[in-house]
Amino acid sequence: GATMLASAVLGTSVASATTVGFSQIGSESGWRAAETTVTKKEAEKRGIDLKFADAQQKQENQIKAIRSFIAQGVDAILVAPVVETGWDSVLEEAKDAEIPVILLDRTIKASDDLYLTAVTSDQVHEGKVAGNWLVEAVGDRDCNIVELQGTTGSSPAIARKKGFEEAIAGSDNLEIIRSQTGDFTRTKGKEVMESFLKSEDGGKNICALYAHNDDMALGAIQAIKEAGLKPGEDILVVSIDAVPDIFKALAAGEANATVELTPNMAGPAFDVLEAYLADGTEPEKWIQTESKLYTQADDPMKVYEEKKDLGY
Ligand code: GZL
Repeated sequence: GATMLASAVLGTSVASATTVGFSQIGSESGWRAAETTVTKKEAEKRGIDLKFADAQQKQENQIKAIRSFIAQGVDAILVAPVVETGWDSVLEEAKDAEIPVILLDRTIKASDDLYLTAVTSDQVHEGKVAGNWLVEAVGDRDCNIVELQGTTGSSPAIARKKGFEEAIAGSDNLEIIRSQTGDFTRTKGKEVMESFLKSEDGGKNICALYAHNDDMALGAIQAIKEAGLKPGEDILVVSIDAVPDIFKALAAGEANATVELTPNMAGPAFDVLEAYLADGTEPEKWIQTESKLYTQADDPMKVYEEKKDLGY
């Protein structure tokens, strides 16, 4: 057509932009919102045409989005898989269409020839870091723990529970007395914490909260205050993500520790994707992102300032 003619005349090559479909879980947490912001920025930096689909935390919407990307003939697909199971058939379809798939921030239970790589933190390690912090913080004092789990069936919820339990296994003065999903949201985290407080003598019987993400912890902090208790003192609070608002809580003494999760999973993903599309270079099956513990001693308001404009 005209473009080809023009390029023939101009002698320039018409490099069609790489098109990538991104099946995002939703925006259930500040961290997830930041991941979306960063992914769009990383695509723009690389001249990648990103097709974005928000699944409102429903797996069937993610599967529909992936099928639509396959039908559009995208060059690659990013997926943040809401739960670990149920992906085999749609990923087989992507494989048959020779469209590489990269998993972001969560893993799946499927043969690893169904995806190019997974960019995630070590989620068992995150739970261990959180548990080890609490073991140190309480010493030999008896400590009843309540746990707000992430989305049921998601790899972070399963792994963060496992890691935390391993960390406290050697301390018989620490016990998880209640554990329930708050689905990674502030609203649900607050609701479930209210029920924990009611069931445990108004919270007098609770020494600590372990939340699989900061958003649930922030909702729980609200509930603890409304119950007339001091979060961070009467009930210790440890969680994961290191979103800006948890640093405000740390600075106010209302939270005690968080384990950082980078929202930039897309940068490493696009880097290996470009190499793969260029010459078939196969990346490792797991690209691990770092985990760092922050406490009240880490100048939380300085960290808040550094993070507050990153799109959370
Ligand atoms: C973990 C990621 C989790 C975040 C939550 O890698 O999947 O999902 O910790 C988000 O904030 O809901």
